[in-house]
Amino acid sequence: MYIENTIDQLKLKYENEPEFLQAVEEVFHAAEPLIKAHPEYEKADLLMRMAEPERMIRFKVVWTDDKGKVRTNVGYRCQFNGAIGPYKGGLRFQKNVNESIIKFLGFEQTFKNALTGLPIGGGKGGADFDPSGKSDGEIMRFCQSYMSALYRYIGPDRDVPAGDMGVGKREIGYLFGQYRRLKGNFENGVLTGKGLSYGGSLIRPEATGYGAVYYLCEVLKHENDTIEGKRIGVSGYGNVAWGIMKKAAELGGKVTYFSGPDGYIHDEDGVDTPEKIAFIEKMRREDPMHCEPYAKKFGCRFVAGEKFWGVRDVDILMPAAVQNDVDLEHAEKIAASGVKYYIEVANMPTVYEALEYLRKCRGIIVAPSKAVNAGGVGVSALEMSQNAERLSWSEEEIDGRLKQMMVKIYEASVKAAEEYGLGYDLVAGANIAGFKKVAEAMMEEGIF
Ligand code: 2IT
Repeated sequence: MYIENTIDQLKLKYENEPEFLQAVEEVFHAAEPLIKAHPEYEKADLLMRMAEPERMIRFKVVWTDDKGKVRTNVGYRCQFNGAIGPYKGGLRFQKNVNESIIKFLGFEQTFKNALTGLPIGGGKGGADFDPSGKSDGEIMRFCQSYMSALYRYIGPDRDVPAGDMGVGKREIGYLFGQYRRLKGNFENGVLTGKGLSYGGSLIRPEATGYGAVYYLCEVLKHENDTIEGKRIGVSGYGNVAWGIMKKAAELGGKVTYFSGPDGYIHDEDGVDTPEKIAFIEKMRREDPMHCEPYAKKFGCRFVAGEKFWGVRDVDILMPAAVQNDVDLEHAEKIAASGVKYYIEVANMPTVYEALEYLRKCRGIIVAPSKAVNAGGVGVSALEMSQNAERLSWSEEEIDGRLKQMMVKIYEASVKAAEEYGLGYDLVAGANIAGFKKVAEAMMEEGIF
């Protein structure tokens, strides 16, 4: 009753924030056995306090385009939960960004960050700015204006943004430059995903995708299986999908399907050569809206305007593009296809009913994104450590720590589900483990 009542109240209060409500519902339901075992949570109004961000900063971002026209966008930074560390999470620059999307991402980030085992709280930000077709000068001026509004709210011990969709190394560079200009101090621990020349970490660009593959390998191990020879369908072809392609190829698997907003590619041979992987990276940088050029370049099949969910010639599916990529109809096709592994990678890639449906299907193992994609922010936390110590670790060191982190996240999830009598349930396990850590800190820090 406590969980349902809280969700009902939130639905009344935030009826215009569907993504946020979906994320809350998913976490609270998945963590139900833990919440039920702790009646003191209700007394402390813990669920409502967890669902309410500590702070939501909204600001205007005014900039001038190359034609001299003044443009006005809206920027956000949601400092969701700081109980276990400074707020940490990416910035998303995308046309459709709104308060609900930023809030859902901040909420998810809180539990994901807890799962990494590192001291980082949850935050997220962004702007309703569409980076496509913008010149380098326009991107720079936008980033400078964005940071002029944001800099007073962030800092290495307060809130540490990073990239997300539409924000990569170039944008982080312009954002950091403006922060430094305004603050005067060289505080490079204020942002992660930086270039290597001013304190960025090796492996950060690859970390989310690499981490996802390390996690996948643990799931396969549990089934007495390996990644060797496996065919993987990955939605998207951004930074995360690219990291998956690289690591899967290195370990003997191959990505045979991937997609973009324009349709999907089927490459039977797999995206497994340095040339193909480099092409994907370049294609994303030059045009994040179209993956068709890959088919032309490498002579494989492109299907316009469709998604590949439900194809029979894959062993593993990894949605790695956007939220709500897989709906109930897709989920039914996936179940009918006989695929055994459904490994979420993007933040909330599965519509709630679709996720519940897949979780109930026999023969499909479902892994939740907040565990699978945690390697990205995990390596961001390692970047913060390196900046604090004013040194940089080697590639082997970071890749080794990343792998260890993913194994620990997987093991903690398995253990948490077993502890609450749920058997092998990676979705419930990850939610319980993440929730537990945040809840403990909030209970110990007092009522506020
Ligand atoms: O969704 C995510 O975890 C990220 N966009 C990365 C956040 C970070 O701080 O590295």
